[in-house]
This record gives sequence, C-alpha cells and structure tokens, in this order.
Amino acid sequence: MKLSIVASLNENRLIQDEIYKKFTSIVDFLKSLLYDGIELSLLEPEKIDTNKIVEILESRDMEISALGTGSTFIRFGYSLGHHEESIRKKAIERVGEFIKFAKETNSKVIIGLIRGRYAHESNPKKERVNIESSLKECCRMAEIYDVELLFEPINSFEIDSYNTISESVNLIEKIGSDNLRLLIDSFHTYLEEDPGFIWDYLKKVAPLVSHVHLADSTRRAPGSGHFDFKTFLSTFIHAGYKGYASIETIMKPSFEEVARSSMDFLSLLLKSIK
Ligand code: LER
Ligand code: MN
Repeated sequence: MKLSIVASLNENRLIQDEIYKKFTSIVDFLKSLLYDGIELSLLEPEKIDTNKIVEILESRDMEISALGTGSTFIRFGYSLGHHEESIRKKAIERVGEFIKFAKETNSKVIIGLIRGRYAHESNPKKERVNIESSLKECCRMAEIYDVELLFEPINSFEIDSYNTISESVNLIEKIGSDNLRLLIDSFHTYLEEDPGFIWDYLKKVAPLVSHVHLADSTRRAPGSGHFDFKTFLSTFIHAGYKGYASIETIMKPSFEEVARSSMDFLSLLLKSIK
C-alpha cells in the first residue's frame, strides 16, 4: 500500500514561480519522510503547467495520488446536485478541467463535496437525480480521457446524500462505468457505518476501491484517536489493494507534524500486517 497526504497549492493566489516552488518544497519534504505521493486539493487546475509538475515528480520518483475537487463547491458554489441546471453545468465543466489535469499527471479525480448540499429550493430526491445525471456526464468525459473518478461516501454532517458505502456502491453499479470507482475514508466510515457489519462489508466491496483516505476518530492524524486502522487497512491489503492510503486530516498542530506522526504510526502498523 502506498502512502500520500493531502496538500494544496493556492494556485488561484500565487504567481506561477511560487506555485512550482511550493510544490517542490512539499514534494521534497514528503519524499524525505518516505511518502510515495501527494494528494492535491485544487481550485483551478488549469492555472498550473502540468509539464512542470510532471518534471518535478519524475525527478523525485513521486506521484500525485488523487485530486481533491471539494473547493469547487466550497469556494465557487458549483455542485453536481444543484437545483439550477446552469450551476450543475459549471460544476461538470470544472470536473472536466480536473480530468485533463489528472490525465497529464497520471492521477485520479475525487467526487466528494463537489456533489454539494441541497438548498431550500430542492429536496433529497431531486438532488439525487441531479447528482446521478451530472455524474453520468462526468463519467463520459472520464472514459474519453481514460481517467478514474473516485466516488466518496461522506458523513451526513457535511453532505446530504450518499453518506454510506452501500448507497454509493448502488449508485456506482447503476451508472456502470469502468471509470467510476470507490473512495473509502476512515473518518466517514467511523461516523456512518455499523461497527457490527462494516468489516465484512468492506471485504466485499474492496475490489471496487481505488483510493483510501485516512483520519482518526478525531479527524486528526492516524494513531491519535481510537479508530481500528489495523483491521481497516488489513482488509484492503488482504484483498490485494495496491493503491494509495492518503492522510486527510485537520492539519494540527501543523501539516509537517501530521505528516511525520502519521508516517511513524502507519509504517509500523503496515509492517505488522501479515
Ligand atoms: C473529502 O475527501 C472529505 O472527506 C470531506 O469530508 C472533506 O471535508
Ligand atoms: Mn475524504
């Protein structure tokens, strides 16, 4: 299992040189801690020269594990489930930019918070219909570029639909695109899933999983709370999962400290899994 951690580049505010300087320094720092890659949370991927990014990655034998798209909803208000068609179109267009960036950097595109939240003008049923039809359009683009989309069940405090793994699996199966895969986040699993059934269910869905997010029960670094990472990660390893587990936490006390303590905890844990 490969390890990465989420970082952002502030590409909407920085001048070009500063973007690549920032990227280089994060990648060098992560390499020194023996990470395999970096997960990028971006707002405007089209502002970044992918040739430069690829050059920096290749010279250090590092990868971009996945691209986070949630800022599209948080900062621009565009979402795949929005009740207005014009806003849904904007969200789909933004996913298109992420897909192009992913193609050029050999990464994958996360479909998480970009699904949005329904407002008073809508309701959960309409929102689901909108998400499904928007997602079909995103899958068509992903198929053309041969890029994977990672559908992420997210807890019900943050989003209104597809909170559980089984609801998400049903949607993935209904859409039936080879380019639509599952992202499992330990924090959302902890909040939403039934502890009596989840481990067996994870074994069943593991073949659909193409990315994993890690945060402890406190949403801080793995090892700081009481989530059972050993059982969680063993399930994927025993199912032959060779993809990334990516640390996505509240970055406190600092990004550097979270990166260090997570690596200390996870490298020991991974060694203990037979
Ligand atoms: C996105 O990966 C995610 O897990 C959301 O909960 C972000 O807050
Ligand atoms: Mn996540």
